[in-house]
Amino acid sequence: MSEHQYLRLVSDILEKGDQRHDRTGVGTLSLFGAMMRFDLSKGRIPILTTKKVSYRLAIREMLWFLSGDTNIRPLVEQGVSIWSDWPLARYQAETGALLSKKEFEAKILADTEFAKKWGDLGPVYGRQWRRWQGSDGQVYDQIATLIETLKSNPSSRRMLFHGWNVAELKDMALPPCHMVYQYHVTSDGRLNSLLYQRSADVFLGLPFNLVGAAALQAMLADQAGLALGDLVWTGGDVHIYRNHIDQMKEQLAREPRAFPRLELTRHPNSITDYKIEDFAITGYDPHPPIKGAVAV
Ligand code: UFP
Repeated sequence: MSEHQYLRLVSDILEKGDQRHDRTGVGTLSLFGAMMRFDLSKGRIPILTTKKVSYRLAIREMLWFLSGDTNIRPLVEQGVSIWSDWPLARYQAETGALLSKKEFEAKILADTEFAKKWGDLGPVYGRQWRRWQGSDGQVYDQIATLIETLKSNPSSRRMLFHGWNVAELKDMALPPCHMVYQYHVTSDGRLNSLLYQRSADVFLGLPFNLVGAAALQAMLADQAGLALGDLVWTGGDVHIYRNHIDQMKEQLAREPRAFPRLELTRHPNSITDYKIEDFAITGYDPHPPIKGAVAV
C-alpha cells in the first residue's frame, strides 16, 4: 500500500534528519531530496488514512488556486482558515492590533475594504498560474496553455506550470512551496504528473499538497479526455517541525488502510467550473485526527 511510502519518509526523517534552525524559529528535522509515486489509475487517490485529513479543505484550496484569486476572503467564506495566519501576522505586525484568528476572519467577512487591504496574499499561486505577468507586457494563463497542449500535443515534454516568479517573490505572503507541476501523457492515454515541492512540512502541509495535486490531476485528465496514471511527488527540504515529532511517532504506530476512491460526478466545460460537490470521495476510513500547530 502506497501510504507506506509516506510513513517510510517520516521514519527516515525521524531517524536521520538533520537538526536545523529554520525561518519560523521552531526548528526542524530535515532531509534533502525525497520522492514518492502514487498510482491513481485504479481511481484511488493519496488521502492519508493514518490520520484523518480534511481533504475537502485541500480540494477547496485547489479550486481557489485555479480561480486565480489571491485573497483569503473566498476561502474564509467557505470556512477554510489554512491561509489566514499569514495575513493575520502581517496585520498584527503593521498595526500592533492583537486580534484572534476568529476576530480577524470575522472582519474579513464583514468588511470588503478591510478584506481588500488585509486579506490579500500578494501574487501567490493563483496569480502566477492564471495571470503570470510577462516582461513583454503579456499576461500568461499557464493552466489554459497546459490544457490546450494536453489536448493538441500530448507527447510534448514542455507541459508544466510554475509558481516561482522571481520578480514577484518579494510581494508574496509565502513563496510557493508546491512550485512546479509537470505533466506527461503515456502512449495509452494516461496522464502522469510530477510535483516538485521545494519545502515540505511533512506533518501538516504534505498530506494536503498530495490531495491538491491528485485533485488537480483528476480535473486536468477530465478536461483533456485522458485516464489517470501516476502522481509523482518530489520534495527538496523535507522536514518535520520539532513540535510535531510526538504526533508523527503516534501516526507511525498506526496501520495504514486502503486509500479512498475519487470520482468526478460532473464534467464541466472548463477547469474553473468545478465545485466541491463534484468530488465524490468514497471508502475513506481514516484513523482519528492528530492535532499540531502550524509554523508561520
Ligand atoms: N508548506 C507546505 N506546503 C504548503 C505550504 C507551506 O509544506 O503548501 F504553503 C510549509 C513548508 C514550510 C513552510 O514548512 O510551510 C514554508 O516555509 P519556507 O518558505 O521557509 O519554506
